[in-house]
Amino acid sequence: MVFVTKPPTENFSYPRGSKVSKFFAGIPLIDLSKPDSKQLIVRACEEFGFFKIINHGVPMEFITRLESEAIKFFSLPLSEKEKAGPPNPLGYGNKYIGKNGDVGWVEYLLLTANTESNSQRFLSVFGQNPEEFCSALNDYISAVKKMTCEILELMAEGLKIQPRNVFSKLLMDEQSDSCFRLNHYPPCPELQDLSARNVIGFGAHTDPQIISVLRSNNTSGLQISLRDGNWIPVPPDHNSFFINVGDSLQVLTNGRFQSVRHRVLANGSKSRVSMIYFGGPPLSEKIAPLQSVMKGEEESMYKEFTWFEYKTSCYNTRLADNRLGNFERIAAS
Ligand code: GA4
Repeated sequence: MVFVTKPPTENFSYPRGSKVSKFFAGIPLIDLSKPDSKQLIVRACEEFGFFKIINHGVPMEFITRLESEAIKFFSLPLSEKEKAGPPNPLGYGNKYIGKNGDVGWVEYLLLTANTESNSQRFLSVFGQNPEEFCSALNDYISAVKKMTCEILELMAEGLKIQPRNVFSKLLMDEQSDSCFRLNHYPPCPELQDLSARNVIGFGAHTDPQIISVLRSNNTSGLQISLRDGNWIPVPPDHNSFFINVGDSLQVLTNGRFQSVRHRVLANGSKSRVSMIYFGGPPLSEKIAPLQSVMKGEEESMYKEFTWFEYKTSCYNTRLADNRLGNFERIAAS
């Protein structure tokens, strides 16, 4: 069953010219403790590429501990934070996203999800004591990765494909190229002027990886795009996780699941802090539709590529670009 989430309780405004869908029933809500979750996950991935997870099993303590470490970090003077940067692509970044001219009302820390490798970066920021930050990060990433693999296994079961770890093994691989992002969207003073336009915190894009798992504090701003191009505000919920289908999962399922376009608008009065785990495959992994997903004479919609090739090509694009476009096969007529 797909539940309708409560309507947003905060005021949202939209960039000029964008429509809000009238016929949208709500963000699909998946209760991981319920036996029907696998079918609901598949339906949500087909319809939206996006859903919300409750009863996720990630200890609240890990979430609040990492959030407070993130707030501590973002509260440091700029000169201190910059010791963890510039983002190349990992590291601390401010306003500039990627290397091709995208900007947003945001500062962030981009890290590898391989938890051992991060402590070096923080030695310079937190002096000789990066342990608290790193241990909060490790506990959070390990628990979220476990939940993500459970969700990927439910997806395989819901799709009736075997083995059930076809997707999750890509994240479990020691060489998995997964990353992690802490975003801070400070309140934007310009927005207090009621006649002001909206300010983009993070521009519209899809995520290149297999799956992304987002948790934010209770500040609004995230929006997803429906298939008809309408933007839907996602009511924040600090107790839940939001799952995005990434481009690589779209390819693995030959387009049956579609990656979700999303963006974040800045808030006039409240800070938004989000943490996102991006589950990616090993760099050498071939990303192609799984034979078990294809029906009958169905042909692959994509040219063959490795995650390294796709990732390299993505990092040369701008946020809003249609990154999979270069890898689509033109169907023979
Ligand atoms: C979007 C998903 C992840 O946040 C990210 C982003 C990356 C970055 O911030 O450096 C990219 C963006 C993301 C896709 C296109 C390129 C690369 C910024 C950008 C303009 C870390 C990722 O893997 O791809």
